[in-house]
Amino acid sequence: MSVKTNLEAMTQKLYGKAIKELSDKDLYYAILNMTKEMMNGKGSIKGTKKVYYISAEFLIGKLLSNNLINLGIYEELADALKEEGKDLSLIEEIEPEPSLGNGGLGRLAACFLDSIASLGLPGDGIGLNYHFGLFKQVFQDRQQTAEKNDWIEKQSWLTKTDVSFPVYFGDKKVVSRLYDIDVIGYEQGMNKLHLFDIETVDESIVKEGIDFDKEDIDKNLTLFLYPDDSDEAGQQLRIYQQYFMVCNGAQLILKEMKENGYDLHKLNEHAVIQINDTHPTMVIPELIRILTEDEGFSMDEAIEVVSKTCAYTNHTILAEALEKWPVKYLEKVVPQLMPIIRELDKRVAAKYTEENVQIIDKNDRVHMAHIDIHYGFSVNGVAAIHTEILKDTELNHFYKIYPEKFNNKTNGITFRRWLLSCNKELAACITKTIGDGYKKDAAQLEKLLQHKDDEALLTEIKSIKKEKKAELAAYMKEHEGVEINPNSIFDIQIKRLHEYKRQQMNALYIIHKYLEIKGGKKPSTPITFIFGAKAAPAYIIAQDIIHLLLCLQELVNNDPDVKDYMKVVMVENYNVSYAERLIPACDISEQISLASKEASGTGNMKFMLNGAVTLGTSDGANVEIHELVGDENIYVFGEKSETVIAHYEKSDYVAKDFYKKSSAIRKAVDFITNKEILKIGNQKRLVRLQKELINKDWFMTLLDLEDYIATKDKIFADYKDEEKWKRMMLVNIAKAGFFSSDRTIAEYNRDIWKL
Ligand code: 26Q
Repeated sequence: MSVKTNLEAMTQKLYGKAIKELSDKDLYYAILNMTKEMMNGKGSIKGTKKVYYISAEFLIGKLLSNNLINLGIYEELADALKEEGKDLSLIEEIEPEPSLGNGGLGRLAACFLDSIASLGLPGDGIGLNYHFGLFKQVFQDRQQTAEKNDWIEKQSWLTKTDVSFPVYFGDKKVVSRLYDIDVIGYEQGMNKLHLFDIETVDESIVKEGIDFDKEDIDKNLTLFLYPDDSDEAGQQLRIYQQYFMVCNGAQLILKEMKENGYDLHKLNEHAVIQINDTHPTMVIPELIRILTEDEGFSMDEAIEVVSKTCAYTNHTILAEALEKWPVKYLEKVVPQLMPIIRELDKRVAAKYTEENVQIIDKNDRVHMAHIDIHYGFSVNGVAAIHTEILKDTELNHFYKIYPEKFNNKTNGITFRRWLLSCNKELAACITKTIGDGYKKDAAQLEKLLQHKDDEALLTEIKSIKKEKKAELAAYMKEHEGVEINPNSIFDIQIKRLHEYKRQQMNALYIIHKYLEIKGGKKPSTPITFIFGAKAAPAYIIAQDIIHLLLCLQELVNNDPDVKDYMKVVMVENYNVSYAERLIPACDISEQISLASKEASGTGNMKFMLNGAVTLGTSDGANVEIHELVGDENIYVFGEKSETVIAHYEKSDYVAKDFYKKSSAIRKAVDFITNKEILKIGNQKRLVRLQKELINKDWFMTLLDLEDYIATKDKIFADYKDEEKWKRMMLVNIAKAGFFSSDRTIAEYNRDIWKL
């Protein structure tokens, strides 16, 4: 049956109308239902061993386009709709975006689910069905405000199941309900994303913005993604959520094992649990608890089999992001786990005396990562340099005990979303040139290198970039109200706002350039600086940086001496859908974290795949991009990670010395509180940020600023050399194959999961 016949049948069934007669909105629901049915028809992926990817975040983004592509019916449906005068891309707009993650870690989980299914591996995601995803960012008076971000509609990708489990907390019992989202592989069968919820959640308890009563667990348990953890109630709610997730996950896994008739003593032969950062760590003591209390296991047996089943991925070396829960909180929320955690702690203490490998420290805090490392069989970092830093520095004391557990799995991205779906023009151009083998075997992108002197191809790639830039400019005009020149250089930094990612360094460059233009030194090609970033509501300096960027936007874009040479735009509510428009349109990809701090980064990979050139530090996966494309196709600057780590060890970085030494740095930093900016902005925020940069600058912005300015000037100058630029674009695309999450998942499977 053709897709069109299928859809006609669905529109008749739902509305008693033909495609032509329906609004885009009604058509969206018809297509949603048709797609769900077709996915179901594919059947589930089977095997005798299965991976459970357990994660507090799955930043899946909109699903329609991807599901249609993976079903292999996108083109056919788009054509059928066109015949009826309908535009599929407008219909796609109607889908609300599920923002069930903060950033990289959550998006990685979503890419992994796509690749697990696309490789035909049995593997499900386990997480939480947050009713409100990451807050919606709204700018008011050039500052970020947060609003609730709902996404669940009556008809959605969620399917309510009849699975339900009891979950006991210290002070109450709740009953869960499982919702599933089907995950269809590319030309493959289906896995599931299992999202647990409770029926008593009450969306009406949300007050102003994203404030709500944090004590009322029945009403708020799955209401929000990562509630504010700045106060005690917020932190405890996080523990409630984490335990709710793992307790349901453990029950689901054991239920599936039993249904398959597997002996739980051989759990590790049929299941592997990948723990995404420490957020799901309690699954370890919870499984041990269930096996000993309900399944007749001895403590030794339970610990042994659980340890052979669980594997841990670390995503950060930032101390503040490593979870350490006070025993007091755990005693209150999950008292039943504390005897198990104490037993695990006792066994560690009996074997190892060093304080820094203990599970419960002297201040009575439980180090979640330490549970994972002692009682899991694998510990992996997410990029080569990150894993080396874990082994040599951050987790060196563990590496000495368990060298065999440590391994690297450099992150990846799904090419279905980040090329085939978001840049159909480029995908078509690549297919025309090298065939479509790269869609299943990304390494084949390297075949493009054989065409590196093919002028027609190079020109086509450049003109696709131009088309995507024009599309973005039109979209931004509508959504941000800012007019940008599609022929300018698009320099883009999109990622969570964090000091270590150094958006403030980019801001200082913008000030530097602004002052140069005011002084009469005009760039030969106009430049558009684009930002997208949300800041945690409790993170004050991050809010100040957003404020500075919005003030600069106002100042620069309205200055008649400057606005034809540069523009600044910070897009509102940056999310996955916005990323899908920004990335194909990018010329320069800003990856400027302080070396050693960005575990991997994955935006860097998405940009490269879409033909942007990286301007970056030797950090995270930038290092591997550099190795792949070679010196001549990337712009690397800044101090190396060893130098940075040594500065931290010796505490010898003094921002003020850099401020005093360089007049360019001084002028840029001083300008933050210039009277022109103070006319626009909030004095308290700007002064605080300036003081922070001069007196503290924990993430060493000023250390790299001069090199950044010089390297950025060079990349802008090189942009004029069209032949050189086109070749750089091609090489970046051709070498991006390594960063397919299909490769990453194949490695997880080969080294860890062994499905
Ligand atoms: C911890 C404690 C209390 C409250 C919140 C948290 C918390 C929440 C989110 C800690 C960490 C996160 C998210 C981390 C994250 O996204 N890390 C990124 O992971 C990517 C995928 O591996 C990497 O590419 C990025 O480099 C890394 O920053």
